[in-house]
Formats: sequence, C-alpha cells, structure tokens
Amino acid sequence: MTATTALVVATYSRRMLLQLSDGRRVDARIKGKRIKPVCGDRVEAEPLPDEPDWMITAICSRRNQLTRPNLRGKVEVLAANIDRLLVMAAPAPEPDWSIVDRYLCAAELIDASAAVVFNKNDLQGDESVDQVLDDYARIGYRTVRCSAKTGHNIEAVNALLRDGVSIIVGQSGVGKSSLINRLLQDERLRVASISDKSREGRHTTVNSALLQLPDGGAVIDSPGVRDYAPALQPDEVVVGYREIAAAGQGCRFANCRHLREPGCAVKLAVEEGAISRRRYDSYRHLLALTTKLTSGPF
Ligand SMILES: Nc1nc2c(ncn2[C@@H]2O[C@H](COP(=O)(O)OP(=O)(O)OP(=O)(O)O)[C@@H](O)[C@H]2O)c(=O)[nH]1
Ligand SMILES: [Mg+2]
Ligand SMILES: [Zn+2]
Repeated sequence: MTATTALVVATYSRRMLLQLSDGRRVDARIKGKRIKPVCGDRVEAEPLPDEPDWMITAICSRRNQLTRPNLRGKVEVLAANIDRLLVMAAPAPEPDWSIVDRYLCAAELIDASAAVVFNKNDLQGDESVDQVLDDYARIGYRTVRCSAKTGHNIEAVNALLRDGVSIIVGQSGVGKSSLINRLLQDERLRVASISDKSREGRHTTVNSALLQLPDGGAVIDSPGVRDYAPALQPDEVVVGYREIAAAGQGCRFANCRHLREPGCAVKLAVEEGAISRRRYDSYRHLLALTTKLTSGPF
C-alpha cells in the first residue's frame, strides 16, 4: 500500500479514524504538530510498516471550514468542507435564538446552506417559537419541527440531509446526537462508526464524527458542545444576516452598519415590519459584541 487520500470520519484529539476510497476504515496518527485535521477533511495518508495505524501527512485544501472559540476562548476549526448547517434549537434548554442567528451568519460566510430544526416538538413549547420560525422561513431558511424521541417529522429532516455533508450545531442538550441516532436506524452502523470493538478503550472521547446516512448524505455530530457560537468579525456580521444585507443595498452609504446612519434602508424595513425586530436586535447585539472584541488595545 502506498500513500492515498482519505476522508476524516472521526477525531479523538490527536488521533483520527479515516475512511479510505475502498470504504475501509483505519486508525491514523498525525505527522508532526503543525497540521490539525478535522471531520470532513480530505487528507493524504500512508500505511505505517509493521503496525495497523496509518500516518496523516497533509490536509488537502479545504473548500470551507466552520470555526468556533473553544472552552479556552481560542478559535478552532470544528469541521471542514461543509455543504449545509442544520441549526438546532428545542423547548429545553431554553432557546437562545442569538446562537441560532450566529450559526446562520456563519453558514452565509462559508457559503453553506442552512436550515433551522426545532427538536423536542413533543414537549410543550413557548408560543413565541412560531413567530421566530416563521421569520426564518420568510427570509428563505427551511424550518422543520421534529422530535427525535417520537420520530415526528424525521423523514423531513432526512430529506434535508440527503446530499452532501451537513453538520448539526446548536446548544448542548437540544438533541443533536439523539436525532442522528434516530436517522441512522441501524444500531450496528451507529456503534461501528463511532467506536469499533477493536478501538474500545483506546479512544475514550470522540470529539467529532461524520456519519453516512442510509438514504444518502452524511452528517457531522459534534458532541460536548457548549453554548459557544462561531467567532465573527463586525464586517462578517453585516453580510451574514441575509435579509439585512439584502435590504442594506438600498442604504445611502455603502458602508452603512444600519445603526444610526441617515438614509438607512434597513431601519426603514424594520419600522415597516419587513424585517423582524427580533432579528434586527440580534444583529445589533452581535455587531456590538464583535466590535468590542475586535477593538481592544492589540
Ligand atoms: N422529549 C424529548 N427529549 C429529547 C428529544 N431529543 C433528545 N432528547 C433528550 O435530550 C437530552 C439531550 O440529548 P442529546 O442528543 O444528548 O443532545 P446534544 O444536542 O447531542 O447535546 P451535546 O452533545 O451536549 O451538544 C437527552 O436526554 C435526550 O434523551 C426529543 O425529541 N424529545
Ligand atoms: Mg451530542
Ligand atoms: Zn443601513
């Protein structure tokens, strides 16, 4: 066997599970400390003589990457080569829509499509959810209410994921892993893709896993995710709220940030009800937050 390209399907800190072009899955280590492959990466890898492990020697160039600050506040890449973000919320934990907005913003920036999934539909939710989901639908995002527990609308979610590589993101505890398990149906597949028998005890925590769905498409789960949202710059926020960016074409100033500038088409659209007040407030809040973070003394 010689060097070949492979897909990263699971990561466990510095170790990875690779899928080779013939479908075989092999364990791999990373050569050196400079490269940091993530789920969804295509990598160059070669078998090591006299041992079962493979060695990853390089990462092929990425079409895009989703980044987010980690627990220590350092920006890290969550996954690469993403076609779609499925942003999940639920009645519990209490939805933080600004986190959903940030992920939608990130999707726009990395040129991935996005949909909003409201899980745990079997639980009693707040009535305001209808309005929020309607607002997302109105600006062109697909929205689905589902329940990983009862299976309600799972087919609709499955249909959303049928092609390309998707990643499910959202607050911890909304049911991302539960939904994926429901979609996988086949228990054996589920177990095999995350921890093969042979790997038991060797990799205790899976950072992230890419799973092939039975009806096509693949989905990335990232467990252990806290309430961290993507790291964004102010300029990115301005283009990442799609309806605000679109209305902003009509502002008097090309660099309008839609705050207090005269001739602002966005503010007018908010007053007329064409842009949701909640989304506009979320935009202003995120803009203020990112501006504060990026205008420090350094
Ligand atoms: N009632 C109800 N509970 C659900 C549903 N989906 C998931 N849960 C429960 O919600 C809890 C969290 O589910 P997980 O799938 O672990 O959530 P997660 O989003 O993967 O969480 P992290 O990995 O921490 O980010 C579990 O107790 C699930 O049983 C659902 O549709 N309805
Ligand atoms: Mg999980
Ligand atoms: Zn404006």
